[in-house]
Amino acid sequence: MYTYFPKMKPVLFEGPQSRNPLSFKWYDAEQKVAGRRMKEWLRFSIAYWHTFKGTGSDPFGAATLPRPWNAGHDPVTIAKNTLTAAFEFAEVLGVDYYCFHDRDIVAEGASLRESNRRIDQVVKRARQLQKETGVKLLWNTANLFSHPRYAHGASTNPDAHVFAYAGAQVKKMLEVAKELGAENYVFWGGREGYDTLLNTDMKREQDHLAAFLGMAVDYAKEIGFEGQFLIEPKPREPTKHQYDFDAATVIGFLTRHGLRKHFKLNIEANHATLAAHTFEHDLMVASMNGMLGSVDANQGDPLLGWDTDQFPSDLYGSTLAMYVILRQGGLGSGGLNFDAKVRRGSTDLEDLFLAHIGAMDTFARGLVVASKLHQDGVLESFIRNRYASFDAGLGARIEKGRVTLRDLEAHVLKQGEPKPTSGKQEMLENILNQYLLA
Ligand code: XUL
Ligand code: CO
Repeated sequence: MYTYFPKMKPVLFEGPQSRNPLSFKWYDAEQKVAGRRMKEWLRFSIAYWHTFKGTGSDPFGAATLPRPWNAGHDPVTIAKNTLTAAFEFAEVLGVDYYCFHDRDIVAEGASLRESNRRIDQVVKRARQLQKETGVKLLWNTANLFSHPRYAHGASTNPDAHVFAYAGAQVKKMLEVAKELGAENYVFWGGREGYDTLLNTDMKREQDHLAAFLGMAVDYAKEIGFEGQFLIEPKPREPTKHQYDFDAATVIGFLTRHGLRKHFKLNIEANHATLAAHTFEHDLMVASMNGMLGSVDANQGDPLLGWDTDQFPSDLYGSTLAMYVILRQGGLGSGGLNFDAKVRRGSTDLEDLFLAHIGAMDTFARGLVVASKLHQDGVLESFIRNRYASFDAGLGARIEKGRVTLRDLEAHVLKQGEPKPTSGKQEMLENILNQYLLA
């Protein structure tokens, strides 16, 4: 019997015909797909901040989602109650992972010392619950954006004292990562960016960000934390120009600062779309560079220009995402973290379960469709043929770096005008629909 969810029983796979809203229609954890169990491909994770700490407040209105575990006054008691709720929630859903920021697991105290003391008490309990339930920490991170001290950034703050505070928080969270066996550690540059060049030395700020990341790499090594470091790109919000704009920008930044080998990327769907990319675009940029480490699985609203963090329900998105993930052989130590919140009008406790069930089904279905597509090689063979002119002759010599502009000119003078070839986009979209609807 669960303390916070007394009416809930473990959610089970009942198949697509089931009319039970509290069942999985597609997610069958043990079902084998492309040689692995679904749960091994998908590695779902619950985002602590939205699911357990989200209040439903927005810039126009107050909290709508009072949760029983958040009631009371003593921050450590609330934090421990939240842990109980979180592990119960994970058990009901059969989710193996969770993720948190330092300030989600327990409220910040009046000083760093006090905050860290609170963290120690709560982490002790988390460790115990992890052991009892088998639920693991996919990643943790430091919240370097909510407190007023970070109004002008954390490691990119013009004040070195604020930089130091951010460093102290990351130091503590790396120790916690080690203590709880986190499989990854995330940096999302919440306010690492700027609003106006009138007051900003952009080069200096970016150099400071690189120095900060370097210190984290060094400290992880020193304490023996071996989880994967991840950077989560986002183009804007809260600042106008975020330094971690998108996958390509982050990869360029890491390469420029000699940090590339220490990091991979955590790609979030709604961040990709804010950067005017598709989800699969940013996944592919990360993947083709060997740097796709983990995913924040959510979706935005095409009519709203901000990070709405909705639970994923778009089968095109999940299919194309899983296609990239399958093709690179999985996410390694990463997973699919639902960085998503129920709408503020979704006020039943049950809605939290329904939202996760839908999201898990969306990705399970995406996995199955992607694996069929991949197995049949439809897109692969089309794409391979599309570039066939580079497999032999002139194209092959271009790829080998053996061709000059003079050679290209000679080729055209001899061969004349190239023949147009169709990209067959509509046909491929039809094929994708055939697989989705099969
Ligand atoms: C914010 C966001 C964060 C990160 C972790 O848009 O996605 O919650 O995932 O700091
Ligand atoms: Co995120």
